[in-house]
Amino acid sequence: MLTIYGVPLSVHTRKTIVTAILKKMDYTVKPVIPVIPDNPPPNWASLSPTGLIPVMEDGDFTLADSSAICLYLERKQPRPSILPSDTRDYARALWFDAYAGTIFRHVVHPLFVQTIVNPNIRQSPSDKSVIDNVLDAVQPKILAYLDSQISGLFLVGNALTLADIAIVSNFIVYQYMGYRIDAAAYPRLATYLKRIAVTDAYAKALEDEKPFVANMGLDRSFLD
Ligand SMILES: N[C@@H](CCC(=O)N[C@@H](CS)C(=O)NCC(=O)O)C(=O)O
Repeated sequence: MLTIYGVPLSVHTRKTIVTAILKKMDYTVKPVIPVIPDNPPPNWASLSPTGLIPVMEDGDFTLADSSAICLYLERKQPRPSILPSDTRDYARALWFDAYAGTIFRHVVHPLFVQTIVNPNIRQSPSDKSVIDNVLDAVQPKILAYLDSQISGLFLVGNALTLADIAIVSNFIVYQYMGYRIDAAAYPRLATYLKRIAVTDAYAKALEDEKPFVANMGLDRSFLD
């Protein structure tokens, strides 16, 4: 049985959970919220050298970083694979996993800090100028790029891969915060996000995180 330290709500923790579900691997989630002081367990510094979630424990083996964890699960349980066999598709899946980190850093994380962490955890006001800058200046280029990359059911190849798992996880949190993709401006991206969210593994992960979402008063209406 794998142990995943993190919260299902987190973009990166969800990547590992969706991968474990897809591969039908048994796992349990131990909730850790690094932004809440004293929340992580006493041995957190050794479990997570960065202090970030997720961390995975498999027997006496521990591993931090969502991509490393997903690739470990891929080796441990190769089917179904989260990496395409075609060489170029394989490389593009890794590219989109890396690009998902850019989306997180420049769009989802700043919005999360301003709309969730500051008002609810740090008890400090949101900075509207940060939010406006993300929405008006930063995100259009990212959304247009992603829209331009979607031509089939999945981002790469013809099955759910690490690319979809990583990119969509960002937009789940984005939408939980109440933001929506403008389907008129980004029609392929809007349809794609809906499609991936209802694939079996994603739907199960999102169902399992329902209690966290309700508890935090987040907006789940995009899944209705
Ligand atoms: N590259 C890391 C990034 C992990 C990451 O940024 N995790 C966020 C949650 S999604 C976190 O732990 N944030 C807490 C903090 O910033 O203190 C990974 O893929 O696991």
